[in-house]
Amino acid sequence: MSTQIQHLAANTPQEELLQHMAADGAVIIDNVLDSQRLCALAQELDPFLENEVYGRDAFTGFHTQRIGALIARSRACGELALEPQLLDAARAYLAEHCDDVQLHFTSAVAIAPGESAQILHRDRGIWGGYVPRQIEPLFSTIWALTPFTKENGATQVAVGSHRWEKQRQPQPHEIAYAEMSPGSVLCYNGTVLHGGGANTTDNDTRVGVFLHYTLNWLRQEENQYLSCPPEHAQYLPQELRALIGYAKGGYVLGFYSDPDDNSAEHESVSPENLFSRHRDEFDTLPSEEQLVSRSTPEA
Ligand SMILES: O=C(O)CCC(=O)C(=O)O
Ligand SMILES: [Fe+2]
Repeated sequence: MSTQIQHLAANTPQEELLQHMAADGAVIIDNVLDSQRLCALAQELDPFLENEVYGRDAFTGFHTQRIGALIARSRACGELALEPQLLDAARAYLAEHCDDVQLHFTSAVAIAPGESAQILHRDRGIWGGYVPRQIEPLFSTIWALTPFTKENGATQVAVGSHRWEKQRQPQPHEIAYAEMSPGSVLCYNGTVLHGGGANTTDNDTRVGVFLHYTLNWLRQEENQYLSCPPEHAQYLPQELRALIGYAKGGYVLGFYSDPDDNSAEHESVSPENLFSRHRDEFDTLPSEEQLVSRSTPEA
Protein backbone atom coordinates (compact mmCIF):
# COMPACT_ATOMS: atom_id res chain seq x y z
CA MET A 1 0.00 0.00 0.00
CA SER A 2 1.23 3.44 -0.90
CA THR A 3 1.21 6.42 1.42
CA GLN A 4 0.55 8.72 -1.52
CA ILE A 5 -2.91 9.56 -2.79
CA GLN A 6 -3.24 8.07 -6.25
CA HIS A 7 -4.01 10.40 -9.17
CA LEU A 8 -6.32 9.18 -11.91
CA ALA A 9 -7.01 10.66 -15.34
CA ALA A 10 -10.48 12.11 -15.84
CA ASN A 11 -11.47 9.28 -18.18
CA THR A 12 -10.52 6.47 -15.76
CA PRO A 13 -13.26 3.83 -15.52
CA GLN A 14 -15.40 3.98 -12.39
CA GLU A 15 -14.33 0.49 -11.34
CA GLU A 16 -10.73 1.67 -10.94
CA LEU A 17 -11.80 4.70 -8.92
CA LEU A 18 -13.80 2.48 -6.58
CA GLN A 19 -10.82 0.13 -6.18
CA HIS A 20 -8.70 3.04 -4.96
CA MET A 21 -11.47 4.20 -2.63
CA ALA A 22 -11.66 0.70 -1.16
CA ALA A 23 -7.90 0.32 -0.74
CA ASP A 24 -6.87 3.86 0.23
CA GLY A 25 -10.08 5.63 1.33
CA ALA A 26 -9.15 8.52 -0.99
CA VAL A 27 -8.20 9.23 -4.60
CA ILE A 28 -7.72 12.28 -6.83
CA ILE A 29 -9.19 12.65 -10.31
CA ASP A 30 -7.15 15.18 -12.25
CA ASN A 31 -8.46 18.00 -14.42
CA VAL A 32 -12.18 17.24 -14.51
CA LEU A 33 -13.27 20.88 -14.90
CA ASP A 34 -12.26 23.22 -17.70
CA SER A 35 -11.35 26.87 -17.14
CA GLN A 36 -14.83 28.07 -18.10
CA ARG A 37 -16.47 26.09 -15.30
CA LEU A 38 -13.76 27.15 -12.86
CA CYS A 39 -14.37 30.80 -13.74
CA ALA A 40 -18.12 30.42 -13.22
CA LEU A 41 -17.54 28.85 -9.81
CA ALA A 42 -15.11 31.57 -8.76
CA GLN A 43 -17.41 34.34 -9.99
CA GLU A 44 -20.40 32.99 -8.09
CA LEU A 45 -18.50 32.30 -4.88
CA ASP A 46 -16.28 35.40 -4.74
CA PRO A 47 -18.99 37.75 -3.39
CA PHE A 48 -19.49 35.42 -0.42
CA LEU A 49 -15.77 34.90 0.13
CA GLU A 50 -15.35 38.67 0.28
CA ASN A 51 -17.11 38.61 3.64
CA GLU A 52 -14.18 37.96 5.86
CA VAL A 53 -15.80 35.63 8.35
CA TYR A 54 -13.44 33.07 9.82
CA GLY A 55 -13.75 29.95 11.97
CA ARG A 56 -14.35 30.33 15.69
CA ASP A 57 -12.16 27.53 16.99
CA ALA A 58 -9.10 25.46 16.11
CA PHE A 59 -11.18 22.89 14.21
CA THR A 60 -12.96 25.36 11.93
CA GLY A 61 -9.75 27.43 11.72
CA PHE A 62 -9.15 31.05 12.74
CA HIS A 63 -7.81 31.78 9.23
CA THR A 64 -10.33 29.66 7.34
CA GLN A 65 -13.54 30.86 5.68
CA ARG A 66 -16.42 28.44 5.20
CA ILE A 67 -19.32 29.39 2.95
CA GLY A 68 -22.35 27.08 2.98
CA ALA A 69 -25.76 26.92 1.26
CA LEU A 70 -23.97 26.47 -2.05
CA ILE A 71 -26.94 24.91 -3.82
CA ALA A 72 -29.10 27.97 -3.21
CA ARG A 73 -26.25 30.40 -3.79
CA SER A 74 -24.48 29.07 -6.85
CA ARG A 75 -25.86 27.49 -10.00
CA ALA A 76 -22.36 26.26 -10.91
CA CYS A 77 -22.11 24.44 -7.57
CA GLY A 78 -25.49 22.81 -8.25
CA GLU A 79 -24.17 21.58 -11.58
CA LEU A 80 -21.08 20.30 -9.82
CA ALA A 81 -23.20 18.33 -7.35
CA LEU A 82 -24.87 16.64 -10.34
CA GLU A 83 -21.59 15.99 -12.21
CA PRO A 84 -22.45 12.52 -13.55
CA GLN A 85 -19.02 10.95 -13.12
CA LEU A 86 -18.84 11.79 -9.43
CA LEU A 87 -22.51 11.37 -8.59
CA ASP A 88 -22.54 7.93 -10.25
CA ALA A 89 -19.38 7.00 -8.36
CA ALA A 90 -20.95 8.15 -5.07
CA ARG A 91 -24.04 6.07 -5.81
CA ALA A 92 -22.00 2.98 -6.67
CA TYR A 93 -19.70 3.41 -3.67
CA LEU A 94 -22.54 3.77 -1.16
CA ALA A 95 -25.01 1.37 -2.85
CA GLU A 96 -24.37 -1.47 -0.42
CA HIS A 97 -26.11 0.39 2.40
CA CYS A 98 -28.82 2.48 0.76
CA ASP A 99 -31.33 2.71 -2.07
CA ASP A 100 -29.94 6.09 -3.09
CA VAL A 101 -27.68 8.90 -1.96
CA GLN A 102 -28.41 12.47 -0.91
CA LEU A 103 -26.32 15.61 -0.78
CA HIS A 104 -25.10 15.97 2.77
CA PHE A 105 -22.86 19.00 2.96
CA THR A 106 -21.84 21.94 0.78
CA SER A 107 -19.08 24.35 1.62
CA ALA A 108 -16.49 26.55 -0.03
CA VAL A 109 -13.45 26.34 2.24
CA ALA A 110 -10.73 28.97 1.87
CA ILE A 111 -7.59 28.40 3.93
CA ALA A 112 -5.66 31.66 4.20
CA PRO A 113 -1.97 32.23 5.02
CA GLY A 114 -1.19 31.71 8.68
CA GLU A 115 -3.63 28.84 9.18
CA SER A 116 -2.32 25.87 11.15
CA ALA A 117 -3.08 22.25 10.32
CA GLN A 118 -6.53 21.02 11.31
CA ILE A 119 -6.65 18.07 13.67
CA LEU A 120 -6.92 14.80 11.75
CA HIS A 121 -10.40 13.37 12.04
CA ARG A 122 -12.96 11.04 10.50
CA ASP A 123 -15.96 12.91 9.05
CA ARG A 124 -18.30 10.09 10.19
CA GLY A 125 -17.71 11.47 13.71
CA ILE A 126 -20.53 13.95 13.10
CA TRP A 127 -22.97 11.11 13.84
CA GLY A 128 -21.35 10.61 17.23
CA GLY A 129 -19.98 7.15 16.56
CA TYR A 130 -23.41 5.50 16.32
CA VAL A 131 -23.06 4.38 12.71
CA PRO A 132 -21.36 0.96 12.88
CA ARG A 133 -17.97 0.72 11.19
CA GLN A 134 -19.19 -1.88 8.68
CA ILE A 135 -21.43 0.81 7.18
CA GLU A 136 -19.49 3.39 5.18
CA PRO A 137 -21.74 6.47 5.21
CA LEU A 138 -19.87 9.01 3.06
CA PHE A 139 -18.50 9.67 -0.37
CA SER A 140 -17.04 13.16 -0.23
CA THR A 141 -15.56 15.39 -2.87
CA ILE A 142 -13.27 18.41 -2.58
CA TRP A 143 -13.00 20.32 -5.85
CA ALA A 144 -9.87 22.44 -6.19
CA LEU A 145 -10.67 25.98 -7.37
CA THR A 146 -7.07 27.08 -6.78
CA PRO A 147 -3.94 24.91 -6.78
CA PHE A 148 -3.73 22.71 -3.69
CA THR A 149 -0.11 22.53 -2.50
CA LYS A 150 1.59 21.20 0.59
CA GLU A 151 2.51 24.82 1.41
CA ASN A 152 -0.94 26.42 0.99
CA GLY A 153 -3.03 23.93 2.96
CA ALA A 154 -3.72 20.93 0.70
CA THR A 155 -5.90 18.45 2.58
CA GLN A 156 -3.88 15.95 4.61
CA VAL A 157 -4.92 12.31 4.33
CA ALA A 158 -3.67 9.24 6.19
CA VAL A 159 -4.01 6.91 3.22
CA GLY A 160 -5.61 3.57 4.13
CA SER A 161 -6.56 4.71 7.66
CA HIS A 162 -10.23 3.82 7.06
CA ARG A 163 -9.05 0.24 7.65
CA TRP A 164 -7.13 1.02 10.87
CA GLU A 165 -8.45 0.33 14.34
CA LYS A 166 -9.99 3.43 15.83
CA GLN A 167 -7.18 4.55 18.15
CA ARG A 168 -4.26 4.22 15.72
CA GLN A 169 -2.67 7.56 14.86
CA PRO A 170 -0.56 8.05 11.73
CA GLN A 171 3.21 8.46 11.81
CA PRO A 172 4.34 11.63 9.98
CA HIS A 173 5.44 9.57 6.95
CA GLU A 174 1.92 8.09 6.70
CA ILE A 175 0.34 11.47 5.97
CA ALA A 176 -0.12 12.41 2.32
CA TYR A 177 -1.13 15.79 0.89
CA ALA A 178 -3.89 16.15 -1.68
CA GLU A 179 -1.79 18.28 -4.02
CA MET A 180 -3.77 18.96 -7.15
CA SER A 181 -4.41 21.48 -9.87
CA PRO A 182 -7.56 23.64 -10.19
CA GLY A 183 -10.39 21.57 -11.65
CA SER A 184 -9.17 18.35 -10.02
CA VAL A 185 -11.18 16.63 -7.32
CA LEU A 186 -10.22 14.71 -4.18
CA CYS A 187 -12.66 11.89 -3.36
CA TYR A 188 -12.52 10.42 0.14
CA ASN A 189 -14.75 8.48 2.45
CA GLY A 190 -16.11 9.20 5.92
CA THR A 191 -13.69 6.89 7.71
CA VAL A 192 -10.26 7.89 6.41
CA LEU A 193 -8.31 10.24 8.73
CA HIS A 194 -7.82 13.63 7.13
CA GLY A 195 -7.77 17.36 7.86
CA GLY A 196 -7.03 20.72 6.29
CA GLY A 197 -3.31 21.44 5.94
CA ALA A 198 -1.34 24.40 7.35
CA ASN A 199 -0.98 27.39 5.04
CA THR A 200 2.61 28.56 5.43
CA THR A 201 2.61 30.83 2.36
CA ASP A 202 2.63 34.65 2.46
CA ASN A 203 -0.30 35.33 0.14
CA ASP A 204 -1.61 32.11 -1.41
CA THR A 205 -5.14 31.23 -0.25
CA ARG A 206 -6.35 27.68 -0.97
CA VAL A 207 -9.99 27.40 -2.06
CA GLY A 208 -11.95 24.17 -2.41
CA VAL A 209 -15.62 23.37 -2.96
CA PHE A 210 -16.79 20.56 -0.70
CA LEU A 211 -19.75 18.46 -1.81
CA HIS A 212 -20.38 15.41 0.33
CA TYR A 213 -22.87 12.61 -0.38
CA THR A 214 -24.38 10.26 2.17
CA LEU A 215 -26.91 7.44 2.53
CA ASN A 216 -30.37 8.85 1.95
CA TRP A 217 -31.62 7.56 5.32
CA LEU A 218 -29.11 9.43 7.51
CA ARG A 219 -29.43 12.97 8.83
CA GLN A 220 -27.58 15.47 6.63
CA GLU A 221 -24.78 17.53 8.17
CA GLU A 222 -25.97 20.71 6.49
CA ASN A 223 -29.71 21.13 6.85
CA GLN A 224 -30.67 21.44 3.21
CA TYR A 225 -34.31 22.41 3.87
CA LEU A 226 -33.08 25.55 5.68
CA SER A 227 -30.00 26.19 3.54
CA CYS A 228 -32.11 25.81 0.42
CA PRO A 229 -35.74 26.43 1.42
CA PRO A 230 -38.60 25.85 -1.04
CA GLU A 231 -38.50 29.51 -2.23
CA HIS A 232 -35.01 28.75 -3.57
CA ALA A 233 -35.49 25.06 -4.35
CA GLN A 234 -38.33 25.80 -6.78
CA TYR A 235 -35.77 27.15 -9.27
CA LEU A 236 -33.54 24.08 -9.18
CA PRO A 237 -33.65 21.22 -11.68
CA GLN A 238 -35.84 18.42 -10.32
CA GLU A 239 -32.89 16.04 -10.02
CA LEU A 240 -30.94 18.48 -7.86
CA ARG A 241 -33.95 19.17 -5.65
CA ALA A 242 -34.37 15.44 -5.11
CA LEU A 243 -30.65 15.07 -4.38
CA ILE A 244 -30.76 17.63 -1.56
CA GLY A 245 -33.77 15.92 0.03
CA TYR A 246 -36.96 17.15 -1.61
CA ALA A 247 -37.91 13.57 -2.46
CA LYS A 248 -38.86 10.47 -0.55
CA GLY A 249 -36.09 8.09 0.39
CA GLY A 250 -38.36 5.04 0.33
CA TYR A 251 -42.06 4.22 0.55
CA VAL A 252 -42.80 6.69 3.32
CA LEU A 253 -39.36 7.99 4.35
CA GLY A 254 -39.36 11.77 4.17
CA PHE A 255 -43.03 12.34 3.28
CA TYR A 256 -44.70 15.61 4.25
CA SER A 257 -48.15 17.07 4.79
CA ASP A 258 -48.89 20.70 4.00
CA PRO A 259 -49.81 22.33 7.36
CA ASP A 260 -51.93 25.01 5.66
CA ASP A 261 -53.83 22.68 3.38
CA ASN A 262 -57.35 21.96 4.66
CA SER A 263 -58.40 20.14 1.52
CA ALA A 264 -55.99 17.21 2.10
CA GLU A 265 -54.62 17.68 -1.37
CA HIS A 266 -51.10 17.48 0.02
CA GLU A 267 -51.56 14.95 2.81
CA SER A 268 -48.74 12.42 3.34
CA VAL A 269 -47.13 13.01 -0.04
CA SER A 270 -43.65 13.24 -1.48
CA PRO A 271 -41.91 16.63 -1.16
CA GLU A 272 -41.84 16.55 -4.96
CA ASN A 273 -45.50 17.61 -4.75
CA LEU A 274 -44.46 21.02 -3.47
CA PHE A 275 -43.18 21.78 -6.93
CA SER A 276 -45.55 19.79 -9.11
CA ARG A 277 -49.22 20.12 -9.95
CA HIS A 278 -49.45 16.38 -10.58
CA ARG A 279 -50.18 15.07 -7.19
CA ASP A 280 -48.96 11.51 -7.38
CA GLU A 281 -46.47 11.83 -10.15
CA PHE A 282 -43.68 10.80 -7.82
CA ASP A 283 -45.54 8.34 -5.63
CA THR A 284 -45.14 4.79 -6.84
CA LEU A 285 -46.38 2.14 -4.48
CA PRO A 286 -44.23 -0.91 -3.83
CA SER A 287 -45.86 -4.34 -3.80
CA GLU A 288 -46.73 -6.02 -0.49
CA GLU A 289 -43.85 -8.48 -0.99
CA GLN A 290 -41.41 -5.61 -1.48
CA LEU A 291 -42.64 -3.88 1.66
CA VAL A 292 -42.22 -7.02 3.74
CA SER A 293 -38.79 -7.86 2.36
CA ARG A 294 -37.54 -4.30 2.83
CA SER A 295 -38.64 -4.27 6.44
CA THR A 296 -36.73 -7.44 7.23
CA PRO A 297 -32.92 -7.08 7.48
CA GLU A 298 -30.76 -9.65 5.72
CA ALA A 299 -29.43 -12.36 8.00
O1 LIG B 1 -10.11 22.01 4.32
C1 LIG B 1 -9.79 20.85 4.18
O2 LIG B 1 -8.92 20.47 3.38
C2 LIG B 1 -10.43 19.76 5.02
C3 LIG B 1 -11.44 20.26 6.00
C4 LIG B 1 -12.12 19.17 6.73
O3 LIG B 1 -11.77 18.04 6.64
C5 LIG B 1 -13.26 19.45 7.62
O4 LIG B 1 -13.49 20.63 7.95
O5 LIG B 1 -13.97 18.48 8.03
FE1 LIG C 1 -13.20 16.65 7.49
